[in-house]
Amino acid sequence: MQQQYHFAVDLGATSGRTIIGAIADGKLQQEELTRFDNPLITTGGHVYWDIFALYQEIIKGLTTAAKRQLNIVSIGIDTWGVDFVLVGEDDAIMRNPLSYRDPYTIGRMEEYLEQVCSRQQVYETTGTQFMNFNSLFQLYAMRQEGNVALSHAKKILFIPDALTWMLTGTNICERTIASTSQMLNPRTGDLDPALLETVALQRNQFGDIVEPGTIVGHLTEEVQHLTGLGSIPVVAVAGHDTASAVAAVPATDKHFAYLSSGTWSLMGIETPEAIINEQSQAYNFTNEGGIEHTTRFLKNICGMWLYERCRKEWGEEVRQMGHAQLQALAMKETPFRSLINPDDTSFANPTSMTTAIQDYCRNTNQPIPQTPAEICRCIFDSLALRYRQVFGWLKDFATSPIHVLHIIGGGSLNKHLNQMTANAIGIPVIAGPQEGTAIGNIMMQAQATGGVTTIWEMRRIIADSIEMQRYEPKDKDAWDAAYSKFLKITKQQ
Ligand code: LFR
Repeated sequence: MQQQYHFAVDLGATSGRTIIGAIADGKLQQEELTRFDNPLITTGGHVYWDIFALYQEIIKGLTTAAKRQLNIVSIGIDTWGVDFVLVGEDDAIMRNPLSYRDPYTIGRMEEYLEQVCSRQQVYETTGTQFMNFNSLFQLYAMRQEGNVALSHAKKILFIPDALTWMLTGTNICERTIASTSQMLNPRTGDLDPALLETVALQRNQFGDIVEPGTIVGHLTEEVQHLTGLGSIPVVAVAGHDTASAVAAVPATDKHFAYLSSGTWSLMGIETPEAIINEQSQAYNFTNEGGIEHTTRFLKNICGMWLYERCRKEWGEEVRQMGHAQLQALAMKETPFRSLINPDDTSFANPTSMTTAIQDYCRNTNQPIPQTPAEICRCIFDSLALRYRQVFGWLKDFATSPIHVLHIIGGGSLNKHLNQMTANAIGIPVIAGPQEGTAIGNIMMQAQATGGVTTIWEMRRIIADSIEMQRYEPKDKDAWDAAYSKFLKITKQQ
């Protein structure tokens, strides 16, 4: 029989890829077909994504698969969270979607929580961590600005759902992506009509909630014609990239925590139910939807964003060095010399990240890191210590002991940071797969088309198919002392 392939579209907030994956003899094989940029577009005082360019890249990837005569049996799309597309009465997209990095929401969340609905009530309803760019606050900010597209929107589609709609004509609201919006009530499993009303929206402007692993439609004739493919099913996978990544954690039992490490570092546990209480609100943990009705109880930590942004500023010479070399240079610097809180608001989207880090160090009376290696060391030390802090809170919520931290995603390639993380949190770290989101996407397609059954079968196949590295904790005393210093410094801010 001809090998069956699943076609995964994996869109991150800086770049995207199309990948094909197949399961044969209990192992997963995958191959990247195309890779492309997903740049932020700044114009007219706003920051947008180009949804048409992303669609076009999907068409290109599908065309490549058709030309190679690959037997594609399903297609699935995962993307970053919170952002959405507005569709008008005439079924056409109205403007490109705004990006969550657009500063238009700054201050709006506080205004909403003061004037429209209390923090307590919003958290009680959604269990979602407060971040000013969550869809709810974006919609509020758009209303306050008098956004004309919003006032004419017939439909609102989160990014993976919008692309699925462009491929199939079917309009859905997949549960994991909806859970990033701060409008989904995890208890009812639906968008909350009262919260929608606060931003003058009706429930019927969104599609019906669909569980990950559902076949939602087939390629339209238009797309078949454009790509040369036939009427292939499109699956609603775990549309939120982090949900796809967590589905791909190669754990063998439930005693694990995860760190999905990319531009963001998402640290959490998988729980059977949402955890919504005073403490989870105080620490600003979120309850996002996972596959098989699990909850991803996690917290966003500013991840490789700091490093990626600095690296861009350092220009050609440093970039040519490659990640491994730059990271090795950083390890030669004095440890814990200058520490920052990676989640300080000054690092959200500064004009210059290196200057923002130096300013932070200056304001907290620390030595000011100058060279790329010194700045990298400061970032990695601080990230590992922030992981320790969040891990400490997380442990208190877990109902069973956590034996291991799985690091997945591109950030898991940073072996120094993996070791430092194990040292900081005091339990073993297992790193890999690097391609967590794409693998989770492929696995959900395999489930929808009958190739695998449960989440644990998926995880066993993944564990059997990839290489993983294990890091044991070391240097306890030095890390305990560094953590005290970190707490002192970050409290000053
Ligand atoms: C990671 C991610 C995070 C979400 C952030 C913004 O790519 O999806 O989970 O909080 O991007 O959407």
